[in-house]
Amino acid sequence: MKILIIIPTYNESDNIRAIAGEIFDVYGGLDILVVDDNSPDGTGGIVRDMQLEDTRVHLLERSGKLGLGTAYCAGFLWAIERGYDVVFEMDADFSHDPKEIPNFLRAIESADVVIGSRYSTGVNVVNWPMQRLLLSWFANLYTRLITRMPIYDATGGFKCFRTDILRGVDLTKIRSNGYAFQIEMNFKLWKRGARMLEIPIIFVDRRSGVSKMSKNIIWEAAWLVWKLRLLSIFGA
Ligand SMILES: Nc1nc2c(ncn2[C@@H]2O[C@H](COP(=O)(O)OP(=O)(O)OP(=O)(O)O)[C@@H](O)[C@H]2O)c(=O)[nH]1
Ligand SMILES: [Mg+2]
Repeated sequence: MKILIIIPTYNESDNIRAIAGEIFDVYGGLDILVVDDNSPDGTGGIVRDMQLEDTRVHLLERSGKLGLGTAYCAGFLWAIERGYDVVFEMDADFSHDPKEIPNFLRAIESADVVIGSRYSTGVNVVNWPMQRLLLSWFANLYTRLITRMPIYDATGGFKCFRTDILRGVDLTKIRSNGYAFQIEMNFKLWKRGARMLEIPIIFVDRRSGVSKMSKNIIWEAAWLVWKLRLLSIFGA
């Protein structure tokens, strides 16, 4: 099985080298693709140095901050072109524990999409301010009620996909970012009949670097779930 972990980065110079090291320590038999949006802090240059030391590291550089959703879609297409069987979504900031990777790989044996879930077994979030936790939890309740998608953590970003199932989605048409991107991908795959599996993970707030959370991200997602509901009613 050819496995790729996609890590989108924007100003992750504090984290990228360490997270890649931890990933390879947990599971050496995979490649990493960093999709960097010309980070002003020089993340791209660090990854180029890493590539000289390790051929499992790959870099896709984009001209500027074009958003998380299109960064992942570019990464998915890169993986499909190169014949990877399984791809991961993972953040650079240590919110997603590399030690979970073997659990995802076990789960993907009998699924098309594996979602690392913060809410399938209560609340597994560490170090988030209560406000942000409540926002995230209610956002997921809202998403579940409106879209009817049976997923407890539809906005999480630690995920694993079979590339075969991604081939069925027009990845050039996805414009959403942030939470909305995660919801939209889940919804499209669920509607296509993908076998979706949630496994519990513990989510830890970013170790260092700067948060990109914003009001836009919330409004984008709040609107998107209604759009998806309408699309599914009218069968578009
Ligand atoms: N290539 C690219 N990566 C991005 C962009 N926005 C965020 N990222 C990366 O996507 C991952 C998730 O973003 P985060 O900023 O951690 O988002 P979050 O977890 O919701 O919020 P915080 O952890 O509080 O910052 C990180 O690795 C970011 O560096 C973007 O526009 N382009
Ligand atoms: Mg984060």
